[in-house]
Amino acid sequence: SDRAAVTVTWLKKHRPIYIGATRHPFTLAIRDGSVDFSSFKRWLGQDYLFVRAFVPFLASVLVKAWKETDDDADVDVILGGIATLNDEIAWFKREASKWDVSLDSIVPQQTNLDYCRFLESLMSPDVDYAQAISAFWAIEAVYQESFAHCLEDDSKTPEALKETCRRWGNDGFGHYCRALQSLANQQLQKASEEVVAKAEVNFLRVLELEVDFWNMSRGTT
Ligand code: HMH
Repeated sequence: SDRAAVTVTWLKKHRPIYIGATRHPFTLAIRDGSVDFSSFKRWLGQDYLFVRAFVPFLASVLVKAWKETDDDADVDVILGGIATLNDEIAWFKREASKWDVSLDSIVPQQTNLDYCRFLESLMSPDVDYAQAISAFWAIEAVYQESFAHCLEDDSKTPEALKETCRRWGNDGFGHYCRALQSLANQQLQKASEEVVAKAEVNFLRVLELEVDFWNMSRGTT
């Protein structure tokens, strides 16, 4: 059977769930300008903690790529992602001080802990590269699609939030996500049915966690 683009199949099959994560009420409120800045600040603080946990996850994906692939392309793309994260952490610190969010005193909410635990489960050496790279792609793709939508011509995103939207919504990040998708497809194409099935479950778990993560901005959980 033609499994040239497994991720494309998933996106079609699970379209409503994917839309739920990439057209969430929180990012739609950014896009239409109705967002409550206290929600934004809650998201900012929680996402800083998430991104800190994302660093060792990316490092683990890098190790898997280095062990399980022959050419340098995979390692190069992932290394670029790690370099971006370094920048991103510095950006979070600047952005937080701009919004009077004290990053030292943020308490991780349950959803954030659940997401970080999920990342940790993927760091295990028993999880193969195909699974890790496809989850990695999905995590980045949700942010890319969500924030790119906030930058479209007809959006009313407040000026103060545009820089945040550009961080994940810019064309360079879009290109990076397509590179990750292509690496994921390459691995999934040659993976066993069992590994592909596991990766699909992970994909759905990522979408569910992303929705829960956006939900945290409401501050009622
Ligand atoms: C929750 N998902 C979450 N935070 C992020 N910063 C990204 C994805 C993209 O890196």
